[in-house]
Amino acid sequence: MKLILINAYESSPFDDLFNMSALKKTGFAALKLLLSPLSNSRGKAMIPLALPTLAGLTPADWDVTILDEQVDKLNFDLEADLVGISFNTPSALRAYYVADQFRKKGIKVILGGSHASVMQEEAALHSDSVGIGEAEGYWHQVLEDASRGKLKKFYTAEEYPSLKDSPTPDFSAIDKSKYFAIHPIQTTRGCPYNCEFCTVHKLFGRHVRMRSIESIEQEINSVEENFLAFVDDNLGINKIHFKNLLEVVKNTKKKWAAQVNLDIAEDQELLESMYDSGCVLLLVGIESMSARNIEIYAAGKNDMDTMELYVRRIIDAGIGVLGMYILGFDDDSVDSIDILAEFFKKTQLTFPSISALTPFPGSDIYNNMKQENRIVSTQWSNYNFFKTVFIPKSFLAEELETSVVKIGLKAYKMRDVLLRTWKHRDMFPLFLFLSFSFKMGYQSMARKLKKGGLY
Ligand code: B12
Ligand code: SF4
Repeated sequence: MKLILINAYESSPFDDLFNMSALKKTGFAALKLLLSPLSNSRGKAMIPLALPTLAGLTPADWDVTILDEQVDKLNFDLEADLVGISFNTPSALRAYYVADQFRKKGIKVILGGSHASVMQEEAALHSDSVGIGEAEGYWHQVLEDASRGKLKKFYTAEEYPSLKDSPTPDFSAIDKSKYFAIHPIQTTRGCPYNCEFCTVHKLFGRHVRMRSIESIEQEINSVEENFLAFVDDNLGINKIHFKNLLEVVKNTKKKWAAQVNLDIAEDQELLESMYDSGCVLLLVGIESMSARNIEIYAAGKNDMDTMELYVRRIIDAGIGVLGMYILGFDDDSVDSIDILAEFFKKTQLTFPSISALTPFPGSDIYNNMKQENRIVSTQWSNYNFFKTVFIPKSFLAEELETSVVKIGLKAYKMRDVLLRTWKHRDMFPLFLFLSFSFKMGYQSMARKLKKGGLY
């Protein structure tokens, strides 16, 4: 039996922030020579982990092909017994188009991933089946039913699947030369927080489930890449698991990055062990500078002073910080631009990342705004973190978009970039390169806004 797994992907302004190939074209090629293996000339994107995960769950009697629209051009003449398509909200329309093309040829299609899991009926209009939630809970059934020609309309896991015994992802059908030399790995799922603007706790639950340290160790030891990206939503929530993980990574001498909660910086000793184990970059949700916004939308997150202290601590421990900030909450206004610029300066935040509030379907904020008639677009490709898709309280729609770009441009002034990057001398070339990438991304968005709007 033949299975094609596809990552449907529609380009968005987000690409501008990480567009290494644009950077190469503009005369920074020499800088590239200085860089670590992370950004060597191998490809231009990160491997979407859902596809090798599905491949790992697929029995050996299925012949699996993986296609990712970030790096591959699709050929709709391919033959298959089943096509599985993974996608996020901004790529939903593209995914439906791709699904429709295969179905026209009589090929069965199943859709899955974060958008299909919440917009099940919509996804069902373009597919034979919809996978709701984590495939570990139902994928075997899908394949069995597909081989008998008896696919059901919806598949869902009875409960959140345990990750203890789940097979490791299978990357054998992936041409790694098309991607950054980064190995994506997931060690936990779920997040105990319940931020209103996020769907993660809805999709994966608030109880953190963990893979066994043995299987993580096996996976890490089997990959040749010298850089690991932990795609866990909130690595380090379970301290015992985390400390065991640090031991494993330390022994491999690989570098790594992860998304964590800023609270990780409560423990100075832990930060030191993280640095010793090869941690070079942490992605943290700064979310908002407004105490009121935090209280309403991100309960349990830190106040501004604590955030400032924790960001500094991580940076002083030698680890870079990519701080994700969202603009457009009800207590935000154009004044937020200056408050934020001040915060970036004070903390020397390595990579400020600013985006417009995007109420993804399935999140509480989406449901609340829908009730208040504040959602103005359900054109999913607009759900790209830069376009305003709702009626903001203290901004005009265009004002929110220009403010995001203004903050971005302010944050990446050359002098400030050099000052803060110099703090990470061991990662200087790579961090400088990434900062250029961000800078050029915001510049490109500014040009697009001038020409009449973002996509
Ligand atoms: C790592 C990550 C990234 C990385 C890597 C992206 C990549 N190429 O893989 C980066 C930083 C580049 C990134 C970018 C973006 N991301 Co992102 N990302 C994540 C994160 C943290 C983990 C994703 C992951 O690898 N999970 C591990 C795999 C194994 O899990 P999974 O993908 O969910 O797959 C499981 C199930 O969903 C299901 N499944 C998935 N696909 C399919 C398909 C079929 C057929 C079936 C049956 C089942 C199925 O089974 C899988 C196994 O259980 C998630 C948060 C999260 N927990 O989902 C956000 C998340 C997926 N990202 C999100 C978004 C919006 C984006 C962007 C679109 C942002 C933007 N504006 O551009 C971009 C897209 C860029 C891109 N190239 O894809 C949103 C999606 C929300 C939504 N409703 O769509 C999430 C959920 C974050 C959030 N808090 O809202 N992202
Ligand atoms: S935004 Fe981060 S901390 Fe909040 S629920 Fe989502 S994953 Fe958890």
